[in-house]
Amino acid sequence: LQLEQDLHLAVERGELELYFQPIVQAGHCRPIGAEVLLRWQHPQNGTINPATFIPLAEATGLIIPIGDWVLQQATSLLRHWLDLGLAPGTLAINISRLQLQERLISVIQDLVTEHRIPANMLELEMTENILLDDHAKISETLDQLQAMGLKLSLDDFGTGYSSLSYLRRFSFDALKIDRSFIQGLPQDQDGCALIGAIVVMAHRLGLRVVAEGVETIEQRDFLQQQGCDYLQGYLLARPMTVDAYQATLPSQV
Ligand code: G
Ligand code: G
Ligand code: MN
Ligand code: NA
Repeated sequence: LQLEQDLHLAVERGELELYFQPIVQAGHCRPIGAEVLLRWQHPQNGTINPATFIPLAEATGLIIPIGDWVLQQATSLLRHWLDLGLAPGTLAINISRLQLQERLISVIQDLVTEHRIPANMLELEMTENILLDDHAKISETLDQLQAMGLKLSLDDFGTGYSSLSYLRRFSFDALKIDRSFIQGLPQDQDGCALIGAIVVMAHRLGLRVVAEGVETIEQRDFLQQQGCDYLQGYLLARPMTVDAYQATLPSQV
């Protein structure tokens, strides 16, 4: 309960912070952007990870103002980096099921207009649990976001719903294979078979594939050989502060 009260104040006290984990193109490992990951610098408890406070934010509805804040920060940073002559690539932002409503469209529309950001610099990551809500509504919201130019990716792929029919119904741009499938590679034979099958299926459906949680050279090599498009994980880069991420950005050509 104390944590819940603290979370109420965290946004206005400026205790939330964005971290950035680069996502690289498989093969030449060229960065294409980053996933935005929240951290909470709690005045007493130290750094609190989103695995702890995002569920609390979702249960209390605080995820709406927190999510708005993340989007506002991300878009204003993109403008800042563009003004500095840097090429920031795409920022992939995690969106909770509760955020995926009609209001999200106007929030994002207002932010990209205000900061003059090409909408395709934003990617929204969502998990399969968005499908707990009305499919027709979700489909409409996703279509509108894509029509604005945003990219959409299905996060933690393989851990949620087992039905694949929604891959046809909803037009995602990318699948992010959950790190639990990457962990055992390349020893785990079933794991290897699953990765190969996911990549083939995704490509046939016109989706790009991102592998998460890549920690070893063996995993990287296997994933590249299987045709994964993008890689993310501690082997390539850890989540880093805004200043550290900015220092990695190349100049606009
Ligand atoms: O950074 P870490 O591995 O602790 O993240 C744990 C979980 O928190 C991940 O599933 C990630 O998707 C989620 N998460 C991180 N940042 C955000 C955010 O800004 N919004 C939402 N909704 N979830 C986030
Ligand atoms: O659910 P989501 O994919 O959004 O979660 C991303 C989380 O995964 C981040 O919190 C990040 O800290 C964590 N992460 C990123 N790379 C690695 C990795 O190589 N290994 C492990 N164990 N976790 C990672
Ligand atoms: Mn994610
Ligand atoms: Na994930």
